Amino acid sequence: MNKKWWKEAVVYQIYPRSFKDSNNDGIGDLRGVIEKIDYLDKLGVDAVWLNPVYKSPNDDNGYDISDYRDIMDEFGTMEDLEELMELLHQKDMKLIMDLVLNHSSDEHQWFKESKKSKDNPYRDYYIWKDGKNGGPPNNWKSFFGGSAWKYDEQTEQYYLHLFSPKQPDLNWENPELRQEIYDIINWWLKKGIDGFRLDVINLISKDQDFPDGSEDGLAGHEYFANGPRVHEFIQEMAENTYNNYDSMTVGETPFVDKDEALKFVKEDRREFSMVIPFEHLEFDRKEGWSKITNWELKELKDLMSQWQYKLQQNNGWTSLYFCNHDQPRIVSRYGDDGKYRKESAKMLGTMLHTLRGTPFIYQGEEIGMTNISFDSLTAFDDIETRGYIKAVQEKGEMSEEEILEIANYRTRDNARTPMHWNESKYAGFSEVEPWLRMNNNYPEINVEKDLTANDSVFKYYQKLISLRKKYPVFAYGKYNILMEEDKNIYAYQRLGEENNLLVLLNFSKEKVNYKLDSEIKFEQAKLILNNYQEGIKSELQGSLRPYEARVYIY
Ligand code: TEU
Ligand code: CA
Repeated sequence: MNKKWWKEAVVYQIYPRSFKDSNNDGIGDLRGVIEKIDYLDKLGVDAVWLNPVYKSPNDDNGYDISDYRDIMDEFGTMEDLEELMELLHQKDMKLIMDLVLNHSSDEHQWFKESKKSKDNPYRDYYIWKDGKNGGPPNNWKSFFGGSAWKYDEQTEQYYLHLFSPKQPDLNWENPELRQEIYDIINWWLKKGIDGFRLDVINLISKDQDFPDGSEDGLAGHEYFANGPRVHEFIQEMAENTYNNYDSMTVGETPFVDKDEALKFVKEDRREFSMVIPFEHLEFDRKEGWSKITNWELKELKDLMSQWQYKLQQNNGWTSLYFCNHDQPRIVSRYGDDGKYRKESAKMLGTMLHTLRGTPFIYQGEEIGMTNISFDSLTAFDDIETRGYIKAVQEKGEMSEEEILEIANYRTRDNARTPMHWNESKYAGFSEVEPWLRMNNNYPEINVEKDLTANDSVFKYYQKLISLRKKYPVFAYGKYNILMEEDKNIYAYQRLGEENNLLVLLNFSKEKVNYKLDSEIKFEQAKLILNNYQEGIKSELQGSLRPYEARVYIY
């Protein structure tokens, strides 16, 4: 297995709008991030991924870019960004930017031109089509609800927007557009940026026949996800840009299973360093947005194992994550945000840092932040949640209370509430009321508290990260599942050149028994991490306390 810095790294994701507000306007900003570099250094992370900070009308909080070479006013200036990059570099941390290349803002200069007339030189930078039978060109649906096509009266054609109408899809079939994109990427690489997270990058190639899709799931995805020329486009982009640097690239790839994933990350294909998978966070969404599907730990174990084996056998890599700005908080989802909040947050963190891949920590995860609960349907900020609320209201099959409950469970706002730094008003995020409501539990859950308490989630994360640095087996060891059929425990080994790890994770609220294969050389095993204070003996057979996590080295 080839060594790479990004295989050994731990990445910390910052959603700048909610991280730290330096000038007290209620919105987090780049100087706020600069203020917290020492905090990141203390945690021990190696790289920072910033959500989009480019100029944007913020229809989808920065994922609608109107100028790829400039910074959003609320966040600061290009000088602030350069300073942040230099300060991170001084502390040996990398800076990863978020690039949104599947679509731009409708306020981007290209789209303004494109809209003007059918023969405008920029027309073909976007995807314009005539309507069919008095309606849109096909039945493709937007990720945010409704048709993916918007009619434009001036030229009497529709344009494609897989997300909001203010996020028109770029036409990658056009070589001039592709060249513009490569110029942008090279411009940032020259500045010294260490890599990119590429937003929905597997949606860039659309089937040029634009056929109707099946209505099962998001209509049309079989024609726009992992489309006909996707790998050709990515390889062309890579060769013309980031493959000329020692960079890290993370492709965000919805609708990708382990086999599709391998095509993006198999090392000799030179496309991406890793992808962002989705399947491990979709179990509770199998029946759509408005119904929570029950699921079993066994499904998660099987899925993780399939990915782990597939990638390690074929020289591929992945990211490991539970939380980001699109996902509800993991303690409120796969853990317990009540009595066992700390234990379960640590247990889930253990899984992230001990599987084969690069762990990504999302701001607040390292202190075990939880979901929020809004009390009215109008309180949601997230464009996706608002889209789904509207769609289910139109269907008229659910009561307002039922909608509120599911919206609270699913909303991306759960992740976007401001970071809790201390127990002062607005949690030390800002001195004025923040752009999005704070979670009420900040006096209980905050960074200051976690920095002082010995048994905090933060201290545990710190330890996880330092162990990862100490023992190469964390990054390079081979994965091997144990006790495969167990319903409550996820157990596996990582087999390295110098030593091995044994990881035991109890996903239940109960005390449960385990029994390991006698072939494991347990007599020599040393417990290097445990989320309970009182020590335990190393035994092949024993029990795990609620949400207990143990890591042994031998
Ligand atoms: O997300 C893409 C994506 O697949 C999401 O729509 C995801 O399925 C959903 O949010 C899960 O609840 C990326 C960005 O991460 C997201 O913030 C943007 O809104 C989206 O692309 C459009 O750029
Ligand atoms: Ca601010």
